[in-house]
Amino acid sequence: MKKLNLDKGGAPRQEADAREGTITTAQGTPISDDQNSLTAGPRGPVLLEDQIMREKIFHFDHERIPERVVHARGYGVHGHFELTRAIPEFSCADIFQREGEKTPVFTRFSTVAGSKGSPDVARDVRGFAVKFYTNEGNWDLVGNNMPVFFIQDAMKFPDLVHSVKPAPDRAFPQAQSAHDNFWDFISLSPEAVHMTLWTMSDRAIPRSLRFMEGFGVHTFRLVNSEGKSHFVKFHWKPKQGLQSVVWNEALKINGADPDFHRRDMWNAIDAGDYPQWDLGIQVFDDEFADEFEFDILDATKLIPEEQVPVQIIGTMTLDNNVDNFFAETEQVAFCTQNIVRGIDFTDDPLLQGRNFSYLDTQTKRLGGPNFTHIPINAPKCPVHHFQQDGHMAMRNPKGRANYEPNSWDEDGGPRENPEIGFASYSERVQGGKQRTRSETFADHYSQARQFWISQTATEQNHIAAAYTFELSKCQHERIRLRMLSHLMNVHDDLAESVAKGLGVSDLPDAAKPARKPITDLPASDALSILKNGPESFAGRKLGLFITDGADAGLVNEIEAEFTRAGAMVAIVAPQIFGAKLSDGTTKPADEKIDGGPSVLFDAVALVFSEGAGSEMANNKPSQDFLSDAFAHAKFIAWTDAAMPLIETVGLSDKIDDGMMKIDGENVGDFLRACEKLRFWERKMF
Ligand code: HDE
Repeated sequence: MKKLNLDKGGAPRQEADAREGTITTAQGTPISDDQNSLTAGPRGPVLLEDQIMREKIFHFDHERIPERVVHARGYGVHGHFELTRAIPEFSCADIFQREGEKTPVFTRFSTVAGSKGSPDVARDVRGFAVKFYTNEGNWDLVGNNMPVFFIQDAMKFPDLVHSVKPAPDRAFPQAQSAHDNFWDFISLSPEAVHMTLWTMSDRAIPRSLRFMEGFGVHTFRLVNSEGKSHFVKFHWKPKQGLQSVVWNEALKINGADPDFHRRDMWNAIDAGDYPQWDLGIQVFDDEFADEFEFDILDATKLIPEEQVPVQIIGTMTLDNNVDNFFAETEQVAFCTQNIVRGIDFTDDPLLQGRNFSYLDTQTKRLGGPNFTHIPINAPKCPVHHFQQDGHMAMRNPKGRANYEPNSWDEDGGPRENPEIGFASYSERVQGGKQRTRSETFADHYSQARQFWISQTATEQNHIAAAYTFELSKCQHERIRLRMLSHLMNVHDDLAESVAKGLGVSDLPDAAKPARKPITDLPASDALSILKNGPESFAGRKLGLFITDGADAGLVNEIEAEFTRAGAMVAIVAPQIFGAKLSDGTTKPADEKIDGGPSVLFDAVALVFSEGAGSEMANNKPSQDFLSDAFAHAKFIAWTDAAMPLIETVGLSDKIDDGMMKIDGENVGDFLRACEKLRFWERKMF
């Protein structure tokens, strides 16, 4: 019998040997039959003795770990960060010193409220957490896709989260904020009003994880080698541009493809279309902090880019899907406390609370203090310390020294190094112990108003419609009215539009502000999505709906032109086998029409053959395909043969500039039109 090849620690090496490919138990014993339990006779009872069946079921029973209490549904990908501008003047962090140097990263995007299995396009904040494996230790920038937060003090976080999660008695609703508990809490916490402008905006329903910004939210510090500190806010700017879907579309996407965002990310990376974000910093000093209208320690406020420009210092490229979702995406443990020399915290009370929470939650979630030994969490730089033992200890030091100071000389293990060691910024602090909220945090409406006036009319309509939708799901009138009383402090147009949508004819009195809002803050274009679109169709997806006999030249030209522009083309057809085109070739379909509704695409083209239009006109999924594309302000190309379908869904007298009749001559024009992404002039939502 072949001798087992053992490591010093006793574990069998995973080397190719005679057993390669043979299924074994967790103990390494080859298994001869993995289909049948050990029974007494062919129809007799299963024997307790069956160690193979027992081990298999036992392990299965323990497969789940607790899901994250928030941000349970997430999707992680690998990549790298490349520094394009060294900033030693601001920070001595190793990662910021050498232009062109690449640092590996792991980035996990998430929704906040829903469980692990909830749909991707819920109206929600998106987590945007990046783990940088730097030469001087892991730096976790655990941000969101919105630059502000609901609350100012970590003390309120459990209440916020309880209010948005399913109610404890009925266990619904799942993954949504459209319910009484949430709006009850929010309307009693005016500090949250600004953030709700963001969550009611289309930022909360991104088209793709690739098309959204990221923000570190809190003010952090950058500290240079002379110990000088600057304040900093971190930004991620997608090179792909910003894009969201509309709410009616989101509702339908969640039915058609609950995995819409993760599938999109996986497919883009799989196809080599790697998403990229620039890392930007807003750097400012104490003087600016003192002059700024708001407190820089207040996480419900942002600093407009017009006041402190965002300086780009590097680019993150995500280019590698995980090998194993559980090992990487589930087990990754982000901790805001993970910072490196040259970066430091501020006294933002939300950040300070987070620094406790993340370490605590990872210990619970991953079962002990050794989660840093799991490969996805392990630093890629050397690690030396005297921490030892505990559940699942994988990296066990050798030798006798497990304490310091010791006098074991070269066998004595690692030592402190003041030259390169982390040192906290020596901020001067004083004050009596107290539980209080600084008055400088008290203006809850001014930036909400600034956000509102910075939006295009289309975006304002979407925000007002979202408040109306959500508050219409509140069964208690007093909650709806209380929320309206806050919106009146934001902007009359917003309050009136929501009141109208709710059917409230007498507006309530405005809520009494804790501090008089500033009403003349200027608009900030950076806050709008539509003002920051990509003006390109690259990375977007065309749904090309074809039937048997469709013009092969046209179908192939559309596909080629869009692909050349960096877009994806999905072929939709009545049968998954595909369509036989006019030249006799078969174009295989990516989706059968029933499973490929237009909500999954950014623009659509209907290339039918003579007669097919009438057939499609009688088919409900085809009707929905077109009428939804129209309602969601998408660009639509069509051939003459599609007219019966256009007539059936009542659009023949509504044909507008966003609906282009297509032939071999104008495919390029259609592509250029699609670069605007949506034909908002249609004003459907
Ligand atoms: Fe989190 N948050 N959070 N959070 N958060 C968690 O940690 C918490 C806050 C954010 O992809 C938890 O690993 C407190 C702000 C992201 O794995 C937990 C407070 C921002 C992720 C936790 C906040 C975030 C989390 C749950 C108020 C944006 C997902 C599971 C003081 C700047 C990370 C976990 C991932 C996850 C606590 C507020 C972002 C419980 C106490 C503000 C992106 O530790």
